Amino acid sequence: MLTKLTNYAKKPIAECTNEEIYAALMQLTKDLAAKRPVTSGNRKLYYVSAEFLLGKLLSNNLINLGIREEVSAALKEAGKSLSEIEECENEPSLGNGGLGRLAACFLDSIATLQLPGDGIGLNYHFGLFRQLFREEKQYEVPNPWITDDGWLEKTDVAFTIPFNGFSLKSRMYDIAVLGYEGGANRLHLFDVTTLDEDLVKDGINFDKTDIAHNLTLFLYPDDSDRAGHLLRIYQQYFMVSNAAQYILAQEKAMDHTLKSLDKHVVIQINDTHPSLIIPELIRLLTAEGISTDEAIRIVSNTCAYTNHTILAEALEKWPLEYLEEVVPHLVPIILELDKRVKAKYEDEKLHILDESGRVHMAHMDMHYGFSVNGVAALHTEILKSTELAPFYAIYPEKFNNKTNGITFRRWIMSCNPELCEYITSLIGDGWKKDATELEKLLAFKEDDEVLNRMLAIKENNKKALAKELDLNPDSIFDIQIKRLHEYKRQQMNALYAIYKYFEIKSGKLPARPITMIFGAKAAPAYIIAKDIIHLILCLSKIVREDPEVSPYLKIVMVENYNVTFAEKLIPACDISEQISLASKEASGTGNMKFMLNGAVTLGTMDGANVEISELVGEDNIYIFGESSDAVIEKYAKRSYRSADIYDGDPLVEKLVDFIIDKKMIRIGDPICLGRLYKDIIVKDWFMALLDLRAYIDEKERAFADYENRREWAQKMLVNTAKAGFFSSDRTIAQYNEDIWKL
Ligand code: 26Q
Repeated sequence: MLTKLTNYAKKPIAECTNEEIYAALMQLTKDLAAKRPVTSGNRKLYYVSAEFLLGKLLSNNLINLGIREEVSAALKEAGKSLSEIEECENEPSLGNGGLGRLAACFLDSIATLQLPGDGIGLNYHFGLFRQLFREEKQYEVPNPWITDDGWLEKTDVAFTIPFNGFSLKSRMYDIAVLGYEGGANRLHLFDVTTLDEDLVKDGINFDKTDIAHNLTLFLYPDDSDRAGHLLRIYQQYFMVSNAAQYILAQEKAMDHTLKSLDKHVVIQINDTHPSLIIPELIRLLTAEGISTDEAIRIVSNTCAYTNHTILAEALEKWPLEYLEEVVPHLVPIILELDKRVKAKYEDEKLHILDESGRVHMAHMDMHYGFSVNGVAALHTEILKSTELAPFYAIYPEKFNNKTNGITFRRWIMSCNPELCEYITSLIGDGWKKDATELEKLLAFKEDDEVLNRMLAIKENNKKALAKELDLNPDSIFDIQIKRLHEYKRQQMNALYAIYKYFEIKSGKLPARPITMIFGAKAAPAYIIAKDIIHLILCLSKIVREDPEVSPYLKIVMVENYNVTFAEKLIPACDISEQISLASKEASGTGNMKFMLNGAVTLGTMDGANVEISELVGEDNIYIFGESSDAVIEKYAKRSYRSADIYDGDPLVEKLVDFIIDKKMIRIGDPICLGRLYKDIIVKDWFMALLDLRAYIDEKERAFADYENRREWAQKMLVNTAKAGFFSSDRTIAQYNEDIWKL
């Protein structure tokens, strides 16, 4: 291997810079990838998604090519470290959170199972945004990731995308997707040929109306105004028109008649962001001479929809007027689809176009797709019984659950090599292909040597993180990393921090120091989310600067949390915070990554936490808070009043009041803190105060249990052992079995 690498680098490895070795490894990977036969079959999947949160690719590709160990050893021989070389790689920032990361895990598993399936999305040059903290606040700047010699390969595929009175030229770029000892697929990212990166001024601001020059600058540009909304529709249509044209071109190239599209193609619509692909395909098929009836039938048998949310505000509804402005040629088709629905069903809840002139994208997906799935058992049940109940009533056969999963290649093999090796030494390496074999670890539950080794590995991972973030490795690492959203209740965790601060101030010292770690980006226009970041950063500073408190409590909010950061945080975690308001978190996938790496969940009965708790049993998880049924009832009856809890519980009052305490105002922004304070008392739409008491109690119980190191190690072991169900290989096998039938 060393000789091979030397040939690629064209000089001795020991004399190379890390950048030169990185370039050599990338070329080697690309050459090996090119030798893999492209996965083929009679029916092909296209996974269309506005986000693919890939993370760095080198390490994963080396694993999936089966050469990482060999490469790592060869580099070591030359005095080089693979993990330092990996630092050279930019992380593509083509996603925001769970939905985008899920798409990336799915691509890995689809290729691993050797299923023919490509991803289709957009090539955002500046990705989401890079998060900066200044004066305890979030600022956004562009996050450029594309380099001349990166993973992205320019293709000669190009289309013309029609808009209202003008059209744009597109170009397809590809990233190879290698399966673990398996197949090879592609991720197709479309771009405009006219993009102008210089349009961006002053942070992430740019002329939102200059579509030809701005279309693929950012993912989710600020959508607080009309121009922002229109830009989102421009992006979505650009994505799906390219997808549809590409798919039809591929079918023609294979001499398939378009009338049998549904026999050869299945399109998975990842949330409603790609939903316009339905009218677009109908438009293109009818342009080929297929009748409207026939085109609708074909498209309905080709498209399947995944729902990732029950938050009403996240279900896209576009004013028809916006669609008329951006894609007038789709409007008659959407109206025809709606007319057919209205002819059959009087119930307005089923209509695509509502009385206020808004087009419900999810409704179009459910009427004109053949499958609707939620992403965890509880989520799918809630969809059926509440939000989508009218659709479940008419299409029960379309509804199915596909509990999310994660790729174990990235989320243990790559990020936690020591644990991975140790597991293999105990149970062999069958678990790498069949994750349920991890259950064999249960045989070691009473084995002190194994338990001690589990603790030692965790300690090593904590030490590595501690070095990077300047933490006390002997403290408990309590971690909450996910998009910033009120329903995820980072604010409730912050209120716990205030609780602990007061405890320490009053002399009640914790048995062991506590490190609370947060990582989250707030959407640029989401004011309260930014206020919550401000709260956490202010608390962090107060605690850091207080010599009475700082030896026992540390609050860290990592800047620009991303996939690369997650890969360092997760293996080092003791307690995994999954504290969403029950019923609101569709699934969560961080929860799965943490359990796999031996962290114990502290969470509500929400999303996939429910399935985690069933698998590990109540001794190996910390559950608190009101049930999803109780929460749904509170919304239905509008009976929740946060002020009642605030007024009725002096402790809650004391914690919430600290948000606007003199100490906070002195270092923070009174407008932000005052707004958040007021919001919690008068609104608290996601009920942070509802479970605060129960949360504090359960967290204290977890911290106390942590001191019994043997029992804690058993909990860690059970969590890892039971994580096999959450392999995305299982999820994808189920998608294929029930929906795709590739
Ligand atoms: C919608 C309209 C306008 C602007 C933005 C959006 C928008 C953007 C991003 C709506 C939703 C998203 C992202 C959603 C997301 O990441 N959902 C997560 O999906 C995961 C994978 O299924 C689940 O595990 C998480 O529970 C869910 O929150």
